[in-house]
Amino acid sequence: MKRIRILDSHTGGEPTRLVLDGGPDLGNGPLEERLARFQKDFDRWRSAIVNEPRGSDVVVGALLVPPHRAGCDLGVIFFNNVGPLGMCGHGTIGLVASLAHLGRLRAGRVAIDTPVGAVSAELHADGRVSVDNVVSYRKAKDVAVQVPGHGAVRGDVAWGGNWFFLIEAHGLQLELARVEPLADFTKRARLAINAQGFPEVDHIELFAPTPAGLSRNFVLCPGGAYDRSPCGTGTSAKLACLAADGKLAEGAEWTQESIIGSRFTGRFRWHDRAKCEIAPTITGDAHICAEATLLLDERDPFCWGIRA
Ligand code: PYC
Repeated sequence: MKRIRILDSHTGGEPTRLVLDGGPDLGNGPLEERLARFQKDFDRWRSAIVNEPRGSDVVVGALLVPPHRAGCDLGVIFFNNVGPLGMCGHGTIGLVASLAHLGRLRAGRVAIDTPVGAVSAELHADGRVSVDNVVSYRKAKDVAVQVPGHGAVRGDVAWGGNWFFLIEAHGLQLELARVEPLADFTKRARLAINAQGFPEVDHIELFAPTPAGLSRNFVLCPGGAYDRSPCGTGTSAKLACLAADGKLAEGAEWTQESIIGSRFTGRFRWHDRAKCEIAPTITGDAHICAEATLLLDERDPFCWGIRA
């Protein structure tokens, strides 16, 4: 029987499952190499930790690993129901809140190594967490795609630690009661943008104003689930587009609401103004849900999770 000690939290409704002990040993070296090893040799561990019957399509796993980049205090590899994630904003907030819950972190800064670069997080005295995410930028503006069954839509392709296609004009209502048609539309939009020369895009992000004049989003994740949180990497990609369009000033606050009404605040400073690259900061909070040990019994036919 294998035993994996975990700590579950949620950030704005989106779960993070932090693996504390008993996970796969990925060895040493740069995190991008360890991520490749995780994918090649330990994919069944990923599935066992986040997929049913122990998890669900929504759970994001966070494997705590020793850092490689100089100056980092710890390393993390995020993963979901279908594979690894480059970075994860809600997951980083969950990670920091979880380590604080365990007494391993106090209020202040922590530098975190990830497969797509170093990020830094600040645990505030009131429990909120601010994440200084990787440099974010817009790759392509106003790309037109034909979405079967819907028609033409236009959007921007941007990097915020993961790749996003961001669509504002879609004519759909962003309401929790409508997540099925929203997921259906965004899956078709993803196929369309991938076929249009952007195969790297695995997250689709729709926007609409709330009655109070804030921005609400719906984010389709790579494995088909929608993000319950406002998506930290998606908010970073949004900030990159707003900055490039001159619609948000450096240092000004942006509130991003999720489809379930949870909120992150974001702001940016220029990393390289000439190249329109920004350094985004995302702030939110997380709550601890469970301390548990996963049991992996090889006699169980679904020991390694239910995989498509
Ligand atoms: O918060 O960056 C995020 C995220 C990515 C996928 C789910 N959440």
